[in-house]
Amino acid sequence: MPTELGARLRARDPAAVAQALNLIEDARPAKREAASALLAELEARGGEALRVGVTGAPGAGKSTLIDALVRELRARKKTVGIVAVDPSSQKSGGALLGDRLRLRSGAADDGVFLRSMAARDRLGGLSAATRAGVEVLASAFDVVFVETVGVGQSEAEVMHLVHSLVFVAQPGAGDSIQFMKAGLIEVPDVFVVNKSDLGAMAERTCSELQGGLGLNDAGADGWTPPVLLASARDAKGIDAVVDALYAHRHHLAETGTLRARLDRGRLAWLVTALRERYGSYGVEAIGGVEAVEAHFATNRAQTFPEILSVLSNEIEAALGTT
Ligand SMILES: Nc1nc2c(ncn2[C@@H]2O[C@H](COP(=O)(O)OP(=O)(O)OP(=O)(O)O)[C@@H](O)[C@H]2O)c(=O)[nH]1
Ligand SMILES: [Mg+2]
Repeated sequence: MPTELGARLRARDPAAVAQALNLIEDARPAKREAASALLAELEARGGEALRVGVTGAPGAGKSTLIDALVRELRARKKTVGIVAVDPSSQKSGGALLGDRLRLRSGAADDGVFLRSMAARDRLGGLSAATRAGVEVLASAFDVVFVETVGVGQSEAEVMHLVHSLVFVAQPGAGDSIQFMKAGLIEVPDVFVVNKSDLGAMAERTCSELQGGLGLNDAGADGWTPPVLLASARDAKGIDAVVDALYAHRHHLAETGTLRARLDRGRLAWLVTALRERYGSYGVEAIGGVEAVEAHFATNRAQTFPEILSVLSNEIEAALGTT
């Protein structure tokens, strides 16, 4: 049953976006129920938004790049929601990187909405609330960006929230490339070597990326990750980044892998949510990640919160808490 809040979200009422985000972060039991109902509805309707993860080393220029991308997208009449995952903060709202971005993009524009969310779980991973936040914004905006600082684990996690992962490379920094070569972090869909205004060093980093990762060969999914030079500061090369994002989304839709990718993300979300509630021990009690995956695969018609509630009951029964 559609909720009033869900309808207002789809109508892109800015007050509804803030209200929905507050609801999903509210820990009170009565609010948890309303939040689940809302997420069930958003999940069932499945927003058409383009979801983009932006990752990279601290200071690479992720926030500045998102800011430039927002301007380009606004010029193309697209609305944009942004989730900035703040790894240093335990509570959400008003985090530094968010505020810096808001200052530049102009708070008066109803077509842009930014929310900082804490990476709340104890291991420093993306919390279920972050995932839910992306779901909310994806129901109300054309494009959703998720900014995370690249520290290995967060790349893999954000990959499961989005359609496309952008890696912002710092000219002269080779560490991440070494990690990718070693298979320690996922290979992104689009590379942006930022700060092209620095000249030769940026160009060298571009060719190192292309050569070092063998990016000239398409991967198993038939997509060749482009390596683009840009200056977020000077707004150079930004239109090409936007084009690459839409091209990647188009590729996923054409090859039918869009669905599989989001399914992987939903599975990751389920496991995260269950671990937040019951710990890894609770998830193990019903057979671990494989059991969650099996349930997910055989109950495709169930909405996400429905699956969550069925598995929660199973875990509680297994742990003898009911
Ligand atoms: N020269 C130059 N500097 C840039 C460019 N883009 C960003 N910067 C600068 O790089 C610094 C870091 O930029 P941010 O956008 O905050 O980087 P970030 O990756 O979001 O940083 P964290 O969120 O702290 O990890 C700032 O001083 C920016 O002004 C660029 O294209 N050229
Ligand atoms: Mg930033």
